[in-house]
Amino acid sequence: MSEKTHDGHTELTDNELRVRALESLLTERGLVDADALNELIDTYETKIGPRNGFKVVARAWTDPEFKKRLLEDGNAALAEMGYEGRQGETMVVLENTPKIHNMVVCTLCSCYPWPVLGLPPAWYKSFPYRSRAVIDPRGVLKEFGVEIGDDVDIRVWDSTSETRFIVLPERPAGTEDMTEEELVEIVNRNSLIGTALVEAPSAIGDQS
Ligand SMILES: [Co+2]
Repeated sequence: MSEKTHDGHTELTDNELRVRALESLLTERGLVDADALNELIDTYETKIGPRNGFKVVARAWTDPEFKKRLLEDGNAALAEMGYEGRQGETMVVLENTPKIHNMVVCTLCSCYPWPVLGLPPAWYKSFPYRSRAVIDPRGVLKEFGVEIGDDVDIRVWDSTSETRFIVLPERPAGTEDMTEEELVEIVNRNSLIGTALVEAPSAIGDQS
C-alpha cells in the first residue's frame, strides 16, 4: 500500500518497507499483537505531541523553581508533569540565553525526546539536516529563517538513544503580561529543537 506524494515520489522508504514487512511477519507468527502495536503508534502520532513541550516551556518561563529543577534534572522535572517513558530515558534541557543558542541534531539517526515532542519531523531525520547542522549551523538556521547574531555562541548537541536534548527557548520580550496558559499557545515545536525562536504574538502575523 504505497501512497504517492504531491511530487510523485513513493511515500514509503526502503526502511519503512522493511518495518512493514517485519511487522507483518511478527504479527503472523503471533509474536506481536497488531492491536497493541497500532495503539502504541497512535499514541505517539496523535496523543503525545509537541504540545507537551509547549507546556513545559510555558511553565519554565513562569515558574523559576520549576525551571531550576528542569535544567538540573530534566527527567525528574518532566516526570512531575507526567512526561516520561519510551524514547525519553535521559532528557537534558538546554537553556537559550541572549549569548547562547542551542540547536539539537541526531547525526546518526533520529533520536528525539518522544515524551515531550512526539515523533520527529521529516526534516529532522533527513540527511542534509543531520550532516549540515554540525558543519554549518548558522547556514542551516538561516534556511529556517532564523538569524542569530555574530555575538551569540551557537552550540550544537548530538542526540543519542541514551541522551536526548530539548531546547528551552528564550521568552520573547513583550510577553510579560501573559499567563502560563497564554504562553503555551505561542511556543512552536522547532523552538524546542533550536531551529526557531519564539515570537511575541504582536510579532506573529505582523503585516507591516
Ligand atoms: Co539517533
